[in-house]
Amino acid sequence: MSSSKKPIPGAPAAQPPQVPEQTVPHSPLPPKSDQRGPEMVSPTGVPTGAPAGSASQSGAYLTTAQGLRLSDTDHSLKAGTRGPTLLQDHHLREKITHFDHERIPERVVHARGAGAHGIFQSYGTGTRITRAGFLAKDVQTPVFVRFSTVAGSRGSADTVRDTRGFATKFYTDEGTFDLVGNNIPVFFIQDGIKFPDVVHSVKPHPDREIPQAQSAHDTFWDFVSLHTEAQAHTVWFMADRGIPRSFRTMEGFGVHTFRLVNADDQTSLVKFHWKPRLGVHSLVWEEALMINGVDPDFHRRDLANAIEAGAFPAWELGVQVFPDTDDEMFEGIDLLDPTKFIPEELAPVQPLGLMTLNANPKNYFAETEQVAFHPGHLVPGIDITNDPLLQARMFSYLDTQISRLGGPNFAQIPINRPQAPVNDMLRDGMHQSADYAGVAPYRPNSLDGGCPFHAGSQDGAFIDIPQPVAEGVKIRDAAATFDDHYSQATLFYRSLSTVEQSHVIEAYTFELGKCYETAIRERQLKSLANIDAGLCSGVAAGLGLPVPEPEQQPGNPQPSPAVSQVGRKWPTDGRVIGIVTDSGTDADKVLTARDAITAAGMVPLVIAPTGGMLTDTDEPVQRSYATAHSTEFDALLLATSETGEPVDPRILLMVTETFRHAKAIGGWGSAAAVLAAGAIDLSAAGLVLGEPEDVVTRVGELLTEHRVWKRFSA
Ligand code: HDD
Repeated sequence: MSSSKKPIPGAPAAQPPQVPEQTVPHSPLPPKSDQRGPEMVSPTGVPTGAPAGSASQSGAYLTTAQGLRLSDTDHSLKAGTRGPTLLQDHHLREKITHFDHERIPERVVHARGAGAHGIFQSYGTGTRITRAGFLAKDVQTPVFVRFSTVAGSRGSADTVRDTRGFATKFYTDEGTFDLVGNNIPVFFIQDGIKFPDVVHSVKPHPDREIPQAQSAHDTFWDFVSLHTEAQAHTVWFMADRGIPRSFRTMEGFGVHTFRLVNADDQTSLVKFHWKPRLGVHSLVWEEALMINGVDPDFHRRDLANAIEAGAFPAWELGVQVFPDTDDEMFEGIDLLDPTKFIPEELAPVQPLGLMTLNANPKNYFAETEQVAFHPGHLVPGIDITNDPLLQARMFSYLDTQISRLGGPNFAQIPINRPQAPVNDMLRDGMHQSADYAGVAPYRPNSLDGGCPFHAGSQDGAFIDIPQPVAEGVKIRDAAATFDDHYSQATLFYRSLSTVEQSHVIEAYTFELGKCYETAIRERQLKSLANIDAGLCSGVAAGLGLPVPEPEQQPGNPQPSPAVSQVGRKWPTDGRVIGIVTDSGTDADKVLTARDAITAAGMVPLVIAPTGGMLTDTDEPVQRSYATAHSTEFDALLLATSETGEPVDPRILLMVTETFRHAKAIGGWGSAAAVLAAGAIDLSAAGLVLGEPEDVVTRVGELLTEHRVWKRFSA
């Protein structure tokens, strides 16, 4: 068989490659410092159990999965250059077979996510209430966090209206602890047996499989309006928390009440909270819609970019602590009902430690996709309660990994490997990769010298807290305290600022407006009447439907200012400020502003008519008018010049959107004229004209409040 290629008649002559392929073998690139896997990041020095030499890329040459070096992976083995492919081509078959099986089932919920590695540093304040070793003073524990949306599939957009998952894996010396929470402190349902129902209702309609990653459709509102315990959660994600600005600006909640036990065997009930150092901030709805088109990976990109730039996001872990009373109630609120939260004004959040995310995954699939969380991954000192939602979760998570990760040995996948020693007597099964020694994976035994041994509490064993079991009969029912479905929805809504309330009204109006069935809209309006008369009439007006009478009059709960996102000031690290330039821009002023933004820990993005260099400088621009979009910035600076020409429509679009989304705008040069061309009143709130350094300082101050809130009411 000849290896020389004959020209094909009529085909264009082959062009030589422009960039010659690297031919000198060299070792694979070492991981970047921010791309180390958990097996390499153990600040406590605890060995992770990753077998030596388990790296999948070793050696410089391309090989088969068996390590056979290959000379050609560009052509299949054929009977002549134009002949049929031969069945004996083992390399072709291995390559294609592996490819055919590259996808695994996506998570049934929370399929779309982004992850990061980090460190949890404990303050030691937790020892009062728990014996958990990772909460003792000054302990550092490696963590992996995965943030997610709930409803959409793996390729769906990031900024849809939805609850967000916030799942944290603590690789502690006593075993792995998973805190599998959300960014909303209450849940849709009270009993895990309803989970398939609520999920089926929010997923795309089974006939046409639309809409993707949306709750704005009939089946969801059909369920929520009939199963009214879902109202308490729904009002939270109709509010701004349903469209976070960034994963870095989300609170996290363990939702359920957990039972902790300290070294003296004293128990308490707690709810876990994550408080973001940057504050809780959201997008506005129009921004969220635009981003879904312009940058569907917005949250994923934001997290990875921030970590790569060294702007490590951080959250403080805290607990609300309640006495472990027989009735498991606090201030009249049932601690076992996951649709209820305890206002922080009644039980302040007590800090336990700080989590900092400081490394991006080096491989999305290996880490973020294969990570397997489970609320049943507990450590000594932390136990569960009888919350019926949590009880069902104890079953569901283990079960789902078996089909998702192909068998019961998913704990051996590097991202899931505990960093505590493992000696589990579990054997065999699909994808078993452990090399077990000994002959007696059973207890008691004499053949392996009795090993493994039972541990006592003094050896750090997990001891189930002896809890009296409620007296009564076997029954499919809920406690009477679970019957109240509205008081906390009212409490939440009334705790919001006026502008946040208007966003809630707009969200319900949009969502219900997308339902086809009038009966469903009317039924949901009845629920809104039970929550708040103003909310109900606002939505009814938008829908063009009559305002129904409430079935029960809303109560008058004490508001909880802590749930509002407006009215406080926050650090501005990592906030993005766009600087719009044109061909006549004063480059010195732009560079002064850019340096001042960087010095303040924020991120400048210089926008110019085209890519390349900023006018008369060798400073690169980051965005052109074609690639820049207002949704990428938290504030905008106008550094344009008086050209005598009409303002470029792309600048006008950016400016008017930025203004409409209540973001600060600063500028000099022709800034006032550009604003006027956008029909923006120069006396409006949040406009800052002046010299660059001063403008950057004042815009930075406006950013501490996230948005120019006054503009919404203007
Ligand atoms: Fe769940 C995934 C959070 C109730 C069943 N859940 C999952 C994830 C988060 C949550 C953050 C994604 C984890 C990851 O990133 O891999 N789930 C919650 C919260 C709940 C909750 C805060 C209530 C307070 N979940 C819940 C119930 C059930 C499930 C009641 C079933 C009875 N959840 C699952 C699941 C998932 C899951 C089907 C899908 C993928 C997975 O577990 O690993 O088992």
